[in-house]
Amino acid sequence: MPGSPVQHALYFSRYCYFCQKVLMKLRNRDHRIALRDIADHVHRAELIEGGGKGQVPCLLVYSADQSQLWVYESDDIIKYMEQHRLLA
Ligand SMILES: N[C@@H](CCC(=O)N[C@@H](CS)C(=O)NCC(=O)O)C(=O)O
Repeated sequence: MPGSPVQHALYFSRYCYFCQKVLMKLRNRDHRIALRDIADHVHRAELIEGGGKGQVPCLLVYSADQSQLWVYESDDIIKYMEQHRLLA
């Protein structure tokens, strides 16, 4: 739904192989995952503060009750996206 709040955000670096693995899954697909490059220091700070470490890729999931889930590990992120049908 256009204009609805972000529910998922992927923190990534352009130079990271593991991030490319996840980004390849999103390429040419309809998805509503916000992409947050940690080259932007604001995004990097969010990742470290919220997730606890600066490792990328990391998928942030905003739940309806305002809690946040930070999913690290490229394989776990891909599994999460598939299981929760985030890829159209
Ligand atoms: N096993 C992890 C490896 C991720 C990884 O090694 N990421 C590197 C960049 S390619 C990283 O963020 N290193 C910095 C850190 O761990 O703080 C995955 O599959 O996602």
